[in-house]
Amino acid sequence: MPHGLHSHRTSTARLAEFRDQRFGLFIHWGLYALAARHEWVKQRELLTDEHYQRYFDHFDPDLFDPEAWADAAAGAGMRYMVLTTKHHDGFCLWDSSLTDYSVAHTPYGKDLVGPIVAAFRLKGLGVGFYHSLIDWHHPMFPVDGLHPAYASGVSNEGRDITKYQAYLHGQVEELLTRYGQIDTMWFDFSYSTRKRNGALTPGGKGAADWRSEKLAALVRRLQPGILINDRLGIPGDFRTPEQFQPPGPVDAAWEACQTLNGSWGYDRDNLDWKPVDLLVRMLVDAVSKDGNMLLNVGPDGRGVFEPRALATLRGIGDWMRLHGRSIHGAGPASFEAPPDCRYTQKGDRLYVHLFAWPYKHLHLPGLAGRVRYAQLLNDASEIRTLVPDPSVDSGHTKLGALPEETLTLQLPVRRP
Ligand code: FUL
Repeated sequence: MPHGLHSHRTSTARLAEFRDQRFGLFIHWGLYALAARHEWVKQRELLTDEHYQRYFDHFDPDLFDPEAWADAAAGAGMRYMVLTTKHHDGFCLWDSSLTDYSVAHTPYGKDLVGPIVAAFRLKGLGVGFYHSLIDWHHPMFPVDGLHPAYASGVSNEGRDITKYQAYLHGQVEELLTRYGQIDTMWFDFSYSTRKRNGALTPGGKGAADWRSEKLAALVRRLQPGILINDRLGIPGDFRTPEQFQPPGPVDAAWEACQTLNGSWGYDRDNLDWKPVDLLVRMLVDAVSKDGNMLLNVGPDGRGVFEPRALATLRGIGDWMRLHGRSIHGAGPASFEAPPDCRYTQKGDRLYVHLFAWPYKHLHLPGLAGRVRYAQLLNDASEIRTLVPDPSVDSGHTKLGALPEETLTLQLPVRRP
């Protein structure tokens, strides 16, 4: 949608949409894709600007095909995406008027954000921008304990954070005025002092450093109804647990961001890939606690989702095609699920997700008398329900030992 045609949705409506979407794609893409060993490579290996420049000089993703990315996301049952417009290294994926440190000045030479946004919108997916508050390239960004230049003792003399603030706000304004309606602004991140080699390093950055109140007001003025995450050092519209699943209910909207293999940026030699069934359980677990899952792919230096990532997305898609209705538009149930089980609910439908397959019977406390009909979701086959009868001993289980309100499902012996 061109700028100026924004629908004037409210943040309440947008939040409801966010909760219905449930599953999104995170895309971490930048110069670090060429190093191919984690998006923090510059800081982890204390690479100098001169060294890091080689990735800029060779950034030329000749196989970039955003429609293929959007197809992969839609095929996995994802309903939105969040793209790194700039990560901590400061490299910009769009042709910013405020810096030459962007894709427009690499051999590739043109904007990437526009085509990506267009491809995802065409598939009907929502669009969000990740934007790093941290910037290891900007000359005015203070060198603190997290900065790659910290170890080499670079001084902060002449670094004026107010100049960086103007740059940060200016870039956000570019992003939110050039690409039509944006659904989410995902800032990253505020921090206190950090440990390195066991010692506390100076630094820490938060709301005062980003001028967060002003920045959030700018974002909301430019994009009414947009959601802002919780990493500006002020409360946001949703929480962002990173690489963990909250153990219980959360008293706010939330989205767990998760990797396929522990790295956000393309990481060639990583063998630590999560299997499809684990990722599906993580998604189910999130929805059962009223959360979303934002699952990341790091495209490689030629602009491609590597085969392992595509295979994983296809595997999730196979599950989602049969079970998506227990995810999209679904949320927590008002009953407590038995162990190794998660409930999701949509309207009067309760979805029972079994993380371990029982042999023959499944006992659902509190549900007796409330269920009219039960079926497997994958093939619509009937599941028989048993009314507890204290006098009946059904083989392995003494039903008489169960609480009175328990509903018992008789399951197929083999997992479908
Ligand atoms: C973190 C960043 O430092 C990681 O590189 C990644 O972007 C993750 C989603 O957020 O805080």
